[in-house]
Amino acid sequence: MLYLLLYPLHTSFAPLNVFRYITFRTLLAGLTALSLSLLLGPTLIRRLIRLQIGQSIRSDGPAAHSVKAGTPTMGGTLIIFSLLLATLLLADLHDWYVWVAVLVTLGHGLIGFFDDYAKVRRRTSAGLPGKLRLAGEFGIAVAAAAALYGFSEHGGQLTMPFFKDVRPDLGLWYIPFGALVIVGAANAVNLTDGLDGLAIGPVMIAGGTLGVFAYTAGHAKIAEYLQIPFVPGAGELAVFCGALAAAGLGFLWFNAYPAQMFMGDVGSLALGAALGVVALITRQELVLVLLGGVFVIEALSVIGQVVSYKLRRKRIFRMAPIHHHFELLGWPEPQIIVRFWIVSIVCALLALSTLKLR
Ligand code: 57M
Repeated sequence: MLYLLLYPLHTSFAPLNVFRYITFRTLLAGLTALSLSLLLGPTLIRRLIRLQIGQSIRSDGPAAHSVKAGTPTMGGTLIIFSLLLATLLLADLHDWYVWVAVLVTLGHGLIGFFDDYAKVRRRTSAGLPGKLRLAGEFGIAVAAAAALYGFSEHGGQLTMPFFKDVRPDLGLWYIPFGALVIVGAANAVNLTDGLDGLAIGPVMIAGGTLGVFAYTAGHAKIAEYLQIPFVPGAGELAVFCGALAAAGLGFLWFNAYPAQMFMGDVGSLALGAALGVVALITRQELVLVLLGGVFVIEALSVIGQVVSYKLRRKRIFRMAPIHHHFELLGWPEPQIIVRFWIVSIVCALLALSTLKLR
């Protein structure tokens, strides 16, 4: 909105010309989202405590988690509010990709909100029925993937990391594939969100990196030079990604060990879906597997554990997702968190290397 209001005035006031630049608006969106989340955080925590919106802890979890009972949850509302307000203020709202990203994020946030609300009301760790939740997530994700298939110039084409000439075309199969990317990312972030700051760190790192991919994909000359798909309009998603990383940074202030609040499903589902949809728009769906390596490892640890238990009646890990395994091995919580952040930074560097190594 600010962009649409202020930029046209540059003819009478030249300094406003700076609003033309995506880089400037990304920076400003980041500062806006960071300030909003830092300023509103304490009020939200007080309100959540007053409304008794606290976490119910599962009795079968690592014993160390019992002290976390009652920690205010649904802090994801703070991230979503800061992210969306900064995006709506500073992105070009004529760009339909911005709306796809906003709606997918908001839709998953709403599903997570109802899930959290059900848990808080019943004071248990069981929220909405799993099938209902998944149906809602797939409904939103299929609509987004179908729009991207139908209206984007790249149709059902994928980009292969490290291979510039391999561009498999999935045709109509792109729609279920794209939906799976969004829903998979949402649920993988959700599984990761089990220690203080464990999910938000890699989300910020992946979000910031996707901002670079969005900027390069939306810039004709850079895209041609790097031989990646040119997606006109994708550059505006750099503003969205900058706001996402910065809103996450503000939230981390309160979620850092020992956490004053958790993001809840409202945060984890929305943020994961946001990463998934930006990867689809920028045609970096396969790079997301590398970039979101921590989320992939967490999800695979659960799948491996369940399959192994069903087939062999034996567990691979002491407890899945894998962060619980390290807890039960005796690693202190902050050590697991920081080590997972390190893995996440390495994954981001590997993902960025695919821009040049092809
Ligand atoms: C939620 N998060 C929490 C908080 C957060 C299929 C199965 C593997 C699913 C999985 C599961 O339910 N995962 C999703 C993971 C919970 O956090 C809340 O949930 C939100 C995110 N969705 O924002 O509101 C707990 O996590 C801790 N936490 C922190 N700091 C944070 O910043 O410490 C969260 C955020 C919080 C707090 O303790 O209460 C959760 O429940 O873990 N299930 C599991 O993860 C369970 N694993 C399991 O059953 N493994 C089995 C099989 C099925 C693979 C096995 O290994 O044999 C474990 N979860 C827990 N205890 N809590 C089991 C033990």
